[in-house]
Amino acid sequence: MKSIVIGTAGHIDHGKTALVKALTGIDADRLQEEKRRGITIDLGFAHMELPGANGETLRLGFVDVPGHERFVRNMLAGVGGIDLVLLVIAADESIKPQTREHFDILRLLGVRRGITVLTKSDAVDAETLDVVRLEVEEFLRGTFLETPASPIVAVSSLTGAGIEELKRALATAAAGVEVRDSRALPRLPIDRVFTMKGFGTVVTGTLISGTIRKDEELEIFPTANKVRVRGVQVHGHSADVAVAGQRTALNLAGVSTEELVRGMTLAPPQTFVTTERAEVKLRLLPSAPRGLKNRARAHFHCNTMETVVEVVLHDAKQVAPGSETLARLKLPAPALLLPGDRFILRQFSPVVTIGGGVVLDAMPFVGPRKSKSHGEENRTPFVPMMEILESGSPAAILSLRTTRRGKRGLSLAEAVAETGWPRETIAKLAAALVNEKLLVRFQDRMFAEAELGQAEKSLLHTVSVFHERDPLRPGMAKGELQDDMTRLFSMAGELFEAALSSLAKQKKLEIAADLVRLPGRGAVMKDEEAESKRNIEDAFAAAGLKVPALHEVLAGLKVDKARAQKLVTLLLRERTLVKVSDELVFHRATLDHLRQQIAACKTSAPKIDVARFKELTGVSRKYAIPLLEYLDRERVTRRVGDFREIL
Ligand SMILES: Nc1nc2c(ncn2[C@@H]2O[C@H](COP(=O)(O)OP(=O)(O)OP(=O)(O)O)[C@@H](O)[C@H]2O)c(=O)[nH]1
Ligand SMILES: [Mg+2]
Repeated sequence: MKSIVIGTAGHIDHGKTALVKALTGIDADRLQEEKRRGITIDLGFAHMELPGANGETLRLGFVDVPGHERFVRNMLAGVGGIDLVLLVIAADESIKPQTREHFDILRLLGVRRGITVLTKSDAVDAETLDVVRLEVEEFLRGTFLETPASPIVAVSSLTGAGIEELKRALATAAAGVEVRDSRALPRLPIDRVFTMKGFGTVVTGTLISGTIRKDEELEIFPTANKVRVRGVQVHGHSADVAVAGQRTALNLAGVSTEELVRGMTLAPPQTFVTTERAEVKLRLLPSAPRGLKNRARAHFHCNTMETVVEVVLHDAKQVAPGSETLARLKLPAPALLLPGDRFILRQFSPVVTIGGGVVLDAMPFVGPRKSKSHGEENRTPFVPMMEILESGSPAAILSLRTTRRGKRGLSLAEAVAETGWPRETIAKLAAALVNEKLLVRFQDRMFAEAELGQAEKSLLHTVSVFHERDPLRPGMAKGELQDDMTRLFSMAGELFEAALSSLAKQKKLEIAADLVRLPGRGAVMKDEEAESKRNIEDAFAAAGLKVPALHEVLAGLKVDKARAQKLVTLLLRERTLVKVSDELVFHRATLDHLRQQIAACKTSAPKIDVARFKELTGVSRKYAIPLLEYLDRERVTRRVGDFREIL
């Protein structure tokens, strides 16, 4: 059984609702006000089954839209997910403004199939009908509704004339509609929210992709509420599943009607992320009253959602009517958009449809921090990048989305969120790209192939610089090395680990107990060096504040002067020893004790002078002055005239 959704379109009073009723027996005008005023205000729904061309049953869901120019926004919420359109033109009025506006919208949204219906054929004579038919044929030339590929059928909903012919035309047209992928990730843009007695919260919409099952958990975008599908209805009957191309009603548990509005979307939990900006390709209608300026605001309609966006043009001051351009849309609040989503733009004021387009990238790319030597060589310039995103093969798109992330890479989950493709599809594409040596995959994260080699180089470079700076240390801590890689290159952990183990395998690096070193370098300290280092430390620890002169300590060591100097440098870098002035070096523990001593004085006397300091610590003036200056630098004290304030 094939399910498709059919939308009506056309000027007010041209007989859209009457036509839907003549076909399905259902009056889609459900509001009191609609019945009273005899016009459609909001979307209406109906359904029917029809024997298809090859004997299968077709399930047709109808979305009946209002023709009134003031309700175009409601019309826009309805046409988002349709497979096929009935363009309704009354034979007694022919083409009118909303015939044109609705038709423009259908073309901008990329609707590909439909039937043109001349309604009210009973209200005109045969000659008039022929004239209108010619006019309409002319109007449709060169479009997706061009005859004879798409038929024009004259009907009267009043007498029933032509209705059977229209049903046959519908069956034929429906046969040509491609079945939407029911294995894709589901998305249901909500077009109606209400409470049903005994059921609770119900939402309806056209399921634009995938499958929704009873008892499944879904997430509401953009609010991130989690809900459970308590029940599914398709065409007014309970069902276990709804599939793409069906008008779908869901009874939801875990959410009240106040938390839901038209324009929100239901999708699998923790799969997608909302966005406030999108790279798009947009086209202005030739009939747009004027060009669209850079940074102009416009009404934005996508699926069932509507908002106001700022249109940022790339390299242009304005788009002229009838032309096409790349742009970035800035949304006032996060929304769920995916590549391939079509949208309509309406002028901010006065509100008329001026154009539309397609989302190319709902996660505008912010590249890794600029670095002269790394990361830049893989960047595809903006325009070619957008071209690939618009019309490249899935493999080319995945490759681009991965490559542009540099050493951060792209995880499978991120790839799903960026593309809307199921994880298995991405895993398969990735495997093929890995085979072709375009990508590498480590755990669940993909990288451009070149990144591994570059990461290895960066690791080697950083470790060798480490050895030069610290020849006496046995190796660089793995964590420190990884921190450097994250800071410098936004390198993902997966790439870091892969590069590290690759280098270990090639014997270019040695890894021992969480230390990384170049082979043969950073050798463990010799015994006498270790002993000398301990001797230096001990000498200073024992001296307290009355420290010996450095050269005296060094002279008494077993190792030569150059080595001894290196050991001191090492102790200073470890902060075991602290340089207070050019001449004076203290053990850290001594200085820590001094700080406490000074801090403890504060309660008895908040101020201290040199004499008091000497008395307190027992040191001579030669030591007292540099120590007090050190304490000033460390903000333990502050000099005020001859005194020091204890902070
Ligand atoms: N004579 C005749 N009248 C029709 C026919 N179809 C519709 N009408 C009448 O035209 C009027 C408008 O019909 P609707 O079906 O409400 O028109 P609509 O296109 O749905 O109008 P909106 O939804 O407000 O845009 C009604 O009074 C209908 O009875 C037809 O085939 N023949
Ligand atoms: Mg109507």
